[in-house]
Amino acid sequence: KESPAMKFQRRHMDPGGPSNNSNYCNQMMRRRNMTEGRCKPVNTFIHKPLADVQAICLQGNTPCKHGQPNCHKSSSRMKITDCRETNGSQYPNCDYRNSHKERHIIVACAGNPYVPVHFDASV
Ligand code: PAX
Repeated sequence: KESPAMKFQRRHMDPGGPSNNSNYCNQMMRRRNMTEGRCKPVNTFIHKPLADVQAICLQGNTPCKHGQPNCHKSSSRMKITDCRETNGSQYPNCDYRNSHKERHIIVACAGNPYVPVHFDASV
């Protein structure tokens, strides 16, 4: 079974990306199984090595959006792509807009080893 850590990697890690392609989000959201059953409305891909993202769990502790205590904010900005469903998107034809950014990211960490399991926000 897929662990919470593996699920985070499937949904949020793309260290080699983004490909210079206006279809990036449409392809990645489908390829990473976030368009099965429904279109996931918002999802962020992180373009940094896994070790750099795992290290965020040792960086500044900050409350999560919904009040849990296990969130951490990256000390540096990271290249990310936000994928947001378009107004015209209709399951099963999920359609996304790409938005490339460089921002601090906030992730929730859990487990032993203590690793990212949820993407909380970018700031
Ligand atoms: P998730 O389901 O929220 O969390 P995501 O990050 O890919 O998935 P399971 O067993 O799978 O249910 N977990 C936590 N969740 C939230 N907060 C804390 N502190 C926490 N600690 C542990 C994956 C698993 O992490 C567990 C949680 O119980 C899950 O376990 O975001 C909705 C989704 O949109 C993404 C992030 C979320 O997907 P929201 O706004 O409702 O929190 N998303 C959102 C994104 O990728 N980019 C964005 O900019 C935003 C705003």
